[in-house]
Amino acid sequence: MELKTPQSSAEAIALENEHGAHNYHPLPVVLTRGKGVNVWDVEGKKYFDFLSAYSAVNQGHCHPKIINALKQQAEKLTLTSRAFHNDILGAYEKYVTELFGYDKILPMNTGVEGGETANKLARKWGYLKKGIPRNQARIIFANGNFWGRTLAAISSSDDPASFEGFGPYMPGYSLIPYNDLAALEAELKDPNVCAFMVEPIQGEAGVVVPDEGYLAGVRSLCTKYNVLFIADEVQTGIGRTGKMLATDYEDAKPDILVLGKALSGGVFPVSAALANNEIMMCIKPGEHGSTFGGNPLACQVAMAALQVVVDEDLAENAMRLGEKFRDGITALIKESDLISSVRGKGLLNAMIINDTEDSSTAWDLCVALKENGLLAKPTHGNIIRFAPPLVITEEELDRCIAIIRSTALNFKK
Ligand code: IF1
Repeated sequence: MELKTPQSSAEAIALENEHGAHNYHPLPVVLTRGKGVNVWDVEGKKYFDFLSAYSAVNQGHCHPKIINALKQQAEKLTLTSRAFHNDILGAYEKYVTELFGYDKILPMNTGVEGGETANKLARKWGYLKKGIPRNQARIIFANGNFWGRTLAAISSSDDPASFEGFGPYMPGYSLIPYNDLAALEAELKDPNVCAFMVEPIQGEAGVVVPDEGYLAGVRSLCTKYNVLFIADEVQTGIGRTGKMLATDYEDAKPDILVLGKALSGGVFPVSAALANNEIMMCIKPGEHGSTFGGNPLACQVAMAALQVVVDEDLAENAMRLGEKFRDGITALIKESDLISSVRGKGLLNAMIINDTEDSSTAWDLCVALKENGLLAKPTHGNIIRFAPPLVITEEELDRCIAIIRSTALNFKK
């Protein structure tokens, strides 16, 4: 059956409204092509992508080396399931565990599956190694967290938009304030706590950067109380914040590392949980997995995606150009009362709009930015996340800062 692709953006949007669930409210733009930092809409208009599919396209859209890895493997073997071995998985596992410094990896597909895997590993370890009584294991999370849309993930959320109407909720989950080591220590004294799962920088919460020393403090408290430190680096990992991992900024090596999104450069759903043997070997054959987890196609794509980050030193580019971005927006704040602050690390940044959370100002500004050729989207209410592909050049960044500046200075609330 010939797929009749829509000839106009309006037609494409109408098709989605008619036939698709209304579980998103996208910006009114219909994209048809992507290359590097740019995407094009159906009418041929070119944009700078400043969302990168929520940091999944760190390597730039359709990076030739990743696409080539996809094509080559796609014509050879795409999926065996784990009922059989294949000749790619072991090589991938060796590559990734050596790159991130862990004994083992459990390969999954989406970021939330990586988080679920980390939660199951932590509970199993809690029972088998820490001696927590059966079904009493607790996991602590931080207010403002976001790690996906499954019933477990929303059970740990304090955002009604995530959890309201989907109860009952997963037991054994508790929340504490983010960036608060005293609150964390108070919880970790409970011997039934098996893990603390936290984002090194909270993405969805609006790029909330914790105090210097917070991550090292988490590491030291988890060690002191024999609790697993789970770092959710699905959004902050793979070079986004100026280092390969955001936890690399401090002496804060997680016990379980969760990766996703840019692990595949946005080409294929690939996620993972990494841990050392004492934790990973708590799960026995048949106790966890997934049909597509660790499939040869995903493994080849992920190896190519990671190699691009290493070869092109994308973390360093993110570090350097992130500073330049924040300096550019800081200069703009002096000229425009529309923007109250800018924050972030590397090329994961957010601009806080000088208006109430429930105002439409941030959204309206993103629509104006779209008209001027730059795509970004608010996270919560009055916060706009800016996260271009890490392959962006200094010249392109200068042009984007100029677009943001002229749009903000000409913006009428
Ligand atoms: C949506 C948010 C971002 C994540 C972190 C795990 C996951 C995510 C830190 C789960 C996913 C995505 C989900 C997507 C929009 C986007 C998002 F706005 F929802 F919160 F990035 F901030 N850990 N984040 O950010 O990964 O299962 O989606 O592969 O659901 O709307 P996933």
